[in-house]
Amino acid sequence: MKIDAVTIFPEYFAPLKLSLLGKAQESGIVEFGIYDLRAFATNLHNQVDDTPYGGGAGMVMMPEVWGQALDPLMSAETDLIILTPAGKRFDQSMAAKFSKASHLVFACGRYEGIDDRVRQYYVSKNYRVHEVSIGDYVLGGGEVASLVMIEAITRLIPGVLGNPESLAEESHNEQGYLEYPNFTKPQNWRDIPVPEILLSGNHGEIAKWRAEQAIERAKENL
Ligand code: J9T
Repeated sequence: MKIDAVTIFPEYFAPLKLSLLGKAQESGIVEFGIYDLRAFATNLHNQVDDTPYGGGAGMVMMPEVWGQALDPLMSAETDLIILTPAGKRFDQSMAAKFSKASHLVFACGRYEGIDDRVRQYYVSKNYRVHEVSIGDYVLGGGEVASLVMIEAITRLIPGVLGNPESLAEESHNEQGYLEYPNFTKPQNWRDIPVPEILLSGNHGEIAKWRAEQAIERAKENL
């Protein structure tokens, strides 16, 4: 999979060389391209934003520079992802869909966002364009949101995780995570023992206990 990101802060993407993502890149499963938006500015001061038509607070990123940056990246293979708190909520099922894509382009807006004509233009040219939010809060820009998505998506690509069973195991819920509490060594830590049942070797009873714990936890975190 090819993953590109366009940003005014390419340094935000330094963590891509670490851990799972770094290994995925080394093994050729994913290839990252990070593009500095400012390199595509055509005006005198490499300005990328301006005041909003209609007034209001903040600055809006100008369409011309975004068009210059995105045009050479876009193809029929591309899913363009625009990060915005007003987008569709990112979740595990969206991650699973994007993990089957061949080319993702992350457009990281700063300030109050990107001139909406950028989205309109690529939609009108029949490209696949997705406005995505990672949750109900505002960030300084789309960079960290892109990293969140990239990590969630790439770990679902076959060959990226060491142990592919951990993806399929039934003890994971639809969101893809363990719902019950986990314990490892030592058996007793600061006078807190590991629940007896987990030491029993009785897999049926352990599965039952974990299911109960999952329900308890779901109630607590409502
Ligand atoms: C500027 O971008 C954001 O603030 C953003 C992007 C994606 N998801 C969010 N929840 C916020």
